[in-house]
Formats: sequence, C-alpha cells, structure tokens
Amino acid sequence: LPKAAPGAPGPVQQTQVIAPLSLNQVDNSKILGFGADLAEDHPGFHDDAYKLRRMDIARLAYTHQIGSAVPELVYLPQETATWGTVLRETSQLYPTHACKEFLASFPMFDFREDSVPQLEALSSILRRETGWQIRPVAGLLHPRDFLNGLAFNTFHSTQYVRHHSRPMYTPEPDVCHELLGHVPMLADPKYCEMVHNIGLASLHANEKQIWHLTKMYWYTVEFGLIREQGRICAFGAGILSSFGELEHMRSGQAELRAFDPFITLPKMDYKSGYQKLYYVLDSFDDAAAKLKVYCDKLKLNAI
Ligand code: NLE
Ligand code: FE2
Repeated sequence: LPKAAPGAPGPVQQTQVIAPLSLNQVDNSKILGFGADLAEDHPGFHDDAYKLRRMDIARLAYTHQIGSAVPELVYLPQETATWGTVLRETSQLYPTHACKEFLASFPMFDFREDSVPQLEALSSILRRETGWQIRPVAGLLHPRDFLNGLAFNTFHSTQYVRHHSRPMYTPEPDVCHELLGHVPMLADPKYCEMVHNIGLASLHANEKQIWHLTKMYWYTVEFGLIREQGRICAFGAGILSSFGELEHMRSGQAELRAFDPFITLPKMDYKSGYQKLYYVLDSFDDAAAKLKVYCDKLKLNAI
C-alpha cells in the first residue's frame, strides 16, 4: 500500500454505536461464558446427564420469542432438592444479613423449598410491582446486550440449576441466583431506578464505557452492600444467593470501600471464590442520584 501523505486523514475509526430502539433489537444469543459448554473445573464437567440437561435448558432460551410467555420448565427431583437447600440455608441468614428492601419484597414471591418457581410467574409479579420483566438467556450474556436489556426494564435470567454437589456457592449465574438474588430486589422501585440508569447509559456507550458500566454493575447489583443503622447488609444478588458468601461478607475478611461511580473500579474476579472487596452504598436514593450524574456525563461523552 502506498504511504499516506503526511497530514492526510487516517482510516476513519468506527466509533458510532447504534443503540437498540426496543428489546427486539437486544440479542440474547451472544453467550460469553457459563453456557451449556462446561469448563473442566466446573463441578458438573464429569456428569454427562447434567451436561445434556444444560443443553436442553439452553435451547429453551435460544428459541424464546419476545412477547410470549417464558416456557415452563419441569424441574427434576435433584434440581428441586438443590433449590430447596439453597432456599433453606439463605433464608436463615436473610433476616440478619439482607437489606430492608429485600426483606420487604421477599414474601411477595412465596418461595417454597419443594418447587422451583417458574420465570413467567415471577415476571408477572415484577410487571405489576415495578414494570420489569424477565427474559430467558442461556448463560452469561455479552455485557452490552445484558446492560441494554436493563434500559428496557428487562432482566435476562438463566433457567438451569447449579450442580447439586456445590449448593453453597457457584461462580456462575443459575436459577437459584436469579430468583433469590435478583428477583426480590427488582420488586423495589428505588433500586430499579438505579439499575435502569445503568441500562440507559449503556445504550450509547463505547466499548471502554461498557466495560466501566459492567464493573459498576458488578460491584453494585451483583456484589453491593448497603449501610443500615451502623451495620452492613447485602443487596448484591451474588451475595444473596450464596449462603457461603452471605456469611463471608460479615466475617471481616473482606475490604469495604465507599461506592462512587467516578472511581476506577478493580478488575472483576469470577474465578477465585468469595469477593475480597465490597463497595458500600449509603442508600439507593443516593446511589441512583450519583449514577444519574455519571450517566448524564457519559451521554454527553464527557467521560
Ligand atoms: N456466587 C453466586 C451464588 O453462589 O449464588 C452466583 C454469582 C453469579 C454472578
Ligand atoms: Fe447476577
């Protein structure tokens, strides 16, 4: 190729982001991890029946049409038993470890140990309470698509159950995590406002901004803590759905920092078990206000 003349404009960088105009334009098929292909260190890697089951459940998500009910999934006795264990153990810790918004919404869903709730039934409750809905997804969705969904008050949720050999903690999202961790929080309007703001900011974000928003999401929605009368309580879904992590977050072993959307957030760690660092909010009102300032700046491309 001939060398460009000095001063001539270089190749045009493709930075234009085409924001989706509706949920129909948000793809739920780009799965980055924790889909039906299990990694070698997954507790279900040597369990062929579990792997086949995961593939069947993934298919339900890939074929789901927006606007139609989430197909009912008949859970196997072993899956129901795992759900029952997670529900029983986490429920014992909620009164002392979960934030007040979670405790207020939790009874609305009437969770029972002997049956795994269906996404569609929970989605109807959310639609009534906050206007949010659940859309099935096969695994960990591409961050841009996942965050874009939040802008349309839509939460992408997995439907499979974690492997029965390790109920107390899993690094991957599963139906226990979605239903116990995310769903009750999504029935709280103030919390939804905070999450919605992250989604709106993602619509026009460039790749670097998406990355920062993903970390913001991770350290709040997934692993956030909130201060209540001098003690810290969990609102992050990754803590609320793991009875191991619920105890860990109060053990004094992890570092606590104040949350601020403008700070450089550390790398997310999916691999090494319980979090070593948590960010603490003062209130959802305060966090939603701070996020709004951040998101408005981001929209103006001032960040
Ligand atoms: N560690 C969580 C649990 O065991 O329920 C899942 C976190 C998904 C990001
Ligand atoms: Fe999650």
